[in-house]
Amino acid sequence: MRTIYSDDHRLHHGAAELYRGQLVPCFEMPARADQVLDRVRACGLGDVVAPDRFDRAALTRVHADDYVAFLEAAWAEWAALGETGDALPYVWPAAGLRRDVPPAHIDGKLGFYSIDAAVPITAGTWTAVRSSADVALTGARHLVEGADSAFALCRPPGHHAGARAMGGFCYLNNAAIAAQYLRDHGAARVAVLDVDYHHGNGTQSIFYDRGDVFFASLHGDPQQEYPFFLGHADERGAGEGLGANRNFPLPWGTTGAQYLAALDAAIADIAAFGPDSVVVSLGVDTFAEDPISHFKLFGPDFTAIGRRIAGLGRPTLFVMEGGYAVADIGVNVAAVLTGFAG
Ligand code: SP5
Ligand code: ZN
Repeated sequence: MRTIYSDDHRLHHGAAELYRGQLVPCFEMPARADQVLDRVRACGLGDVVAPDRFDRAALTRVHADDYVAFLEAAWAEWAALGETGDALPYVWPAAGLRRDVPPAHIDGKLGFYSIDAAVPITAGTWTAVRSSADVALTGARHLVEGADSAFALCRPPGHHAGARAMGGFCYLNNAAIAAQYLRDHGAARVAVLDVDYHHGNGTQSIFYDRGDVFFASLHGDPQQEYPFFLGHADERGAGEGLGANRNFPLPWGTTGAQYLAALDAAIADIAAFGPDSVVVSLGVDTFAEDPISHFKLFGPDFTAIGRRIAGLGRPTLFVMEGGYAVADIGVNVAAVLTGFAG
């Protein structure tokens, strides 16, 4: 299996995120991707290649044009205020406030186009974000050209980003952009399987009313876990997408055996949908020692996840999402990929 990777991810290194009333160092850091790359090389998975450059139009297939324009210009607008530290949002158009008038000031835009404050924008963020999407698109292109699998080593991650909102360390939704690319290049039906610890709210919302892209997610129950406001079991899709969305909220303390039982159900749903290709939002923050998560998965469980996904027998693109136990992230990702490759 080929891995697609760009050093540009290092240009995005936020200083701090708001966590329980304090600014704490960002959990999402460059060392994560470095660890994964090291393990991919060490385990002999396959070649590591640089991404191709794709047109902006590939991004606006799933993201609103005004949102992409906001991301492109945000740092320059922030720096024009004389600021040198990271841009962070601090006010949001929640219930009772207007969502129909995008603000002109960068402070307003940051809140208008975000769901939370875990999305620092630095001088290098847009370059890193754009390259991360190129990494995913290049992986999708490999599938279109006939590869049976590819690993897009994306950073920053993407699955919390919606059509018009960043959040949860995510800016562009790499998995959704790749799924749409596959749809636009020959795949009539695509399934996205999200095994990150957190619900893939952005991906779900992007495809919620569509019947051509199936979304299944296993995650911490939103009753007790971020992102709190999406990811319940009764969200089954809308309109033409009714039946093409499936959530498996799981409680804190979920073990490997419990997780794999839910994964079997998700995979059965995907098999019944009959996708031409599969995109996996691959987070390993389900690991027992992850510092921000509460599942109890260990190494062999990650191998089993990969093996079960291989059982679908479809061309599969793995897209890197979360995982914050930095010393173990590479081993756990490599376990999924080698489990898949058999
Ligand atoms: C891509 C991805 O995995 N994004 C995750 C964003 C999670 N942001 C919220 C973090 C909340 C941390 N709660 C921690 C409890 C630990 N003691
Ligand atoms: Zn996550």
